[in-house]
Amino acid sequence: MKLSVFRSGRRQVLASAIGLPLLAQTQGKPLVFPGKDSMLVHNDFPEDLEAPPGSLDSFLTPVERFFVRQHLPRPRVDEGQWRLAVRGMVSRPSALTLDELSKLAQHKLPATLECAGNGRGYFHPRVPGLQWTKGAVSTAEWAGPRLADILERAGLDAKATYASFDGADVGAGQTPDFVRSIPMRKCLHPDTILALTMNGKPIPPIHGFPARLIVPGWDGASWVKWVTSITAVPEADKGFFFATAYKYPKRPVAPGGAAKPEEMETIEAMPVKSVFTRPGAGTPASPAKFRLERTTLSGLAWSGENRIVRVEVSADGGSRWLDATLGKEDYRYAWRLWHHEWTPPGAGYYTLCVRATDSAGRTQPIEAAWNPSGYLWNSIERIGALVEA
Ligand SMILES: Nc1nc2c(c(=O)[nH]1)N[C@H]1C(S)=C(S)[C@@H](COP(=O)(O)O)O[C@H]1N2
Ligand SMILES: [Mo]
Repeated sequence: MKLSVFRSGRRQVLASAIGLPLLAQTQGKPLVFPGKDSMLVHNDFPEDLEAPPGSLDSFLTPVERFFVRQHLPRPRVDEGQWRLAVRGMVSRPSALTLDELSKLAQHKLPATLECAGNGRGYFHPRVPGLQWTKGAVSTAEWAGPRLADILERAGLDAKATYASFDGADVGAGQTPDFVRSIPMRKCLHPDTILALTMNGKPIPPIHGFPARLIVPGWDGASWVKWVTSITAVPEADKGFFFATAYKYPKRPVAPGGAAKPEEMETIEAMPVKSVFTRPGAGTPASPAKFRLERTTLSGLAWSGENRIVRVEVSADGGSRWLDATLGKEDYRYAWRLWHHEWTPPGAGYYTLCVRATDSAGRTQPIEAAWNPSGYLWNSIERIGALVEA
């Protein structure tokens, strides 16, 4: 698909907001981060890139297809100059180098990262913001020191209730600095790490080099990139990106309605969800095409902090459901591959559906609850397919 189709125009807004002529951002520079050229481009400055439908077909996502979301221009981080400040309610405030962090015990885990706004483009009525479809989710193997080790080394005060995380990116124009707070119970969980590597290599600059937070199962906004400071605090950050953004209504609101700030709560763990990767897409107007023969349907299923225990597929719009076969990689915080052999009973139009069930017994709704910021889309996916004899 053409890049221009997906460009939403924010580049222009941001470029003028920070007082730079638009041309200075593009002249002589590739529009998209090297290696990411097959991605759908929602913004090119800063880059907001989505994996095309059907392209997320492996357990670990190669960096070339790993989605990208940043609110502010990506900072340039010099490895030698970079320090991680650990401060606030700690008895031994410190500034750690990358070398010091790599000498701490390293913990490795695969984990799926999903933007809370993944699927926003499907909500009716339309919700403003990036119109992500299904590709703002990816999985990598992350490794680095446990956040608990870093905090305990600094002499964490037991009365701290949150840690606040700031990255090397800074506020620009109307967009404030990106700071997030994480409750101490999640900070101290043994699977919460400050990753130094992604799929076995130093984290690429666009994904948060040299250190990014891994908050397994929680929405992407919690996974702060380019972390420069960790501050143990008695209460959560009051800035826009924690106090206002990434909130979900405590009680359902009518589609198109509103909720007062006190009726909203911070998004934490992500819900259960599944998608097709084969076929990646298909609508009544533009159905996926099949021959009248046995064919493999496949896809992904994940559920925040829970395992996937069941995936079911329907070829008749949800009347009859059949169990799909689950992939061998079965990790608490990572998606699970699934596949299902389908022999269409005859030529014609079919509505393919998939739904997942997790280890907590949760399954997907027919229609995800509409909410004012368009978060947590997890409706049962429906794909139009045309079988030709
Ligand atoms: N410092 C910083 N960290 C950040 C962001 C940001 O704008 N600045 N965006 C967050 C959001 S909203 C998401 S969904 C993930 C995206 O991570 P990725 O670009 O590696 O896919 O990073 C998170 N971490
Ligand atoms: Mo996000």
